[in-house]
Amino acid sequence: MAFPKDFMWGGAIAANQYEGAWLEDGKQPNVTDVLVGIMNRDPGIAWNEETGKYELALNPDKAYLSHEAVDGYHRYREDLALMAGMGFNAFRTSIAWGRIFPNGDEEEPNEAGLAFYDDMFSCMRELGMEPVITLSHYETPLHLLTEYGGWSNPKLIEFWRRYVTTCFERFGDKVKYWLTFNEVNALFRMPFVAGGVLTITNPADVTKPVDSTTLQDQWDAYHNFLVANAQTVKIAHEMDPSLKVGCMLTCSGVATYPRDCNPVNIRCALEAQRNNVFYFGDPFCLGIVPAYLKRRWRADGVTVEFTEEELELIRENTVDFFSFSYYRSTVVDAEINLGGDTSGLSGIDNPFLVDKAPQPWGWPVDPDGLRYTLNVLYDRYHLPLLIVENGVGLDESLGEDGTIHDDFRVHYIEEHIKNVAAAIDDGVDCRGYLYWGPIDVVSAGTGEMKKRYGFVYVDRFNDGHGTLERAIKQSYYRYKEIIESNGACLE
Ligand code: BGP
Repeated sequence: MAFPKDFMWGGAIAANQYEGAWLEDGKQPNVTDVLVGIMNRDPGIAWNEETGKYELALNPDKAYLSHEAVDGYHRYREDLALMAGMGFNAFRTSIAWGRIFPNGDEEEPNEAGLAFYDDMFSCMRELGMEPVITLSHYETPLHLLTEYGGWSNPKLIEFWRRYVTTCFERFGDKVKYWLTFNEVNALFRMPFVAGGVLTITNPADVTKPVDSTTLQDQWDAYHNFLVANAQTVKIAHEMDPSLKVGCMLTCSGVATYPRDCNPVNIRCALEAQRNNVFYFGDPFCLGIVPAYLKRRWRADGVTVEFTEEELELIRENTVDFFSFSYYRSTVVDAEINLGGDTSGLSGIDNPFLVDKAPQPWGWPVDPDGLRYTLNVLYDRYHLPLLIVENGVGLDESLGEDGTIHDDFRVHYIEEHIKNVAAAIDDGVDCRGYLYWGPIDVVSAGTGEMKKRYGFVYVDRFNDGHGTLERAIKQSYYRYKEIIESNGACLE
């Protein structure tokens, strides 16, 4: 196997799906706290006639599992020890922005939040794991949406600068790998969480969902994300050149295959890649605002203008590496209206993918697509690549023997990791593989516990009950072998 000696092996989670303690030690709600799954477009906020603003209004009939999640806030030492037991040398999680700046617009950070992450990152280091930290994993403080309209407002850049500067100052000695916005290229698919955008208008028009946003707001958010990303790189490098900043994009949209060799369908596939991945990847990695967007802006009837200073900032401050999630591929033609969810894009079924996951969520499994994705990204950007999400969610229950024989997950990681090795052999500079959800967490898309990704099981269920005890699945031992042999046991 082609894995370099210092290859990063590990796993990835996110604060909002793992920690719980949603209002503990000063934290205030963020966007995911008011949703039961991103795909349910029904945030627990309501319009207040008197103030002329949205405010928190959770639905009492719903179980917001992320509020307690799997209690990682109180159990991270025990969990990180379990991760170290598999031989992880890297671990990805996020900082919940709202623990550091609870409403997002304060002048001073919340010390309790800083102390929490200080200890968590020290713990990772003690256990031999390189922290890979996402600055915002769908975690924009809710107040920034209800008060300012979220990322469509350039004021957020200022709040973000304060937040990232605080993080780099406080944690820069322990954390070298920073990711800016998790899957920010899902902005148009999931504007409320991935974009952190809310159009503040009295929703008298009941035909509009509460979280509806105008296209102009979404493109304004795009503009502000490009500027904020470049500023993050600049701040980090000026403060300490050893800090490495990467973007984090959902790249299931790279493996978007044309249905056949009809030239129109080939072009559709190209446009799907541009419209879903490269439109963020190109500015972040190449420092350009792509020319192909002009047509899209015309079609959307929006105005997007960058100043000369902004263009220079974007040009001068490209990311150090490219990190991404990969769950699936899809197939397009000129007729299809592409849909999607947290897996990425979904179009036409691919008859060549015979390897179907035994699960109710229906995501196609395409390990070869990961090799393809790595090659396309490396050809385009020539930057070190880091896989920070790939995994399979299954409906599982603990057997009488106290474990889960998750053979499909074993097969899934083996096939994907073999394709990573093949891509490295192709010449791709891939630096690591961080499996998504090494411990069961709340699903981002559906808000369920039932959709389990872990090598470690957590006793908690969709109705909220459970002891929260941890148990080891069989895939834990296989991943450990793969890591210990640096992939060689897959030969
Ligand atoms: C990605 C998100 C993660 C994660 C994953 C799996 O889009 O970055 O937060 O949860 O998808 O999705 P789900 O939890 O919906 O199965």
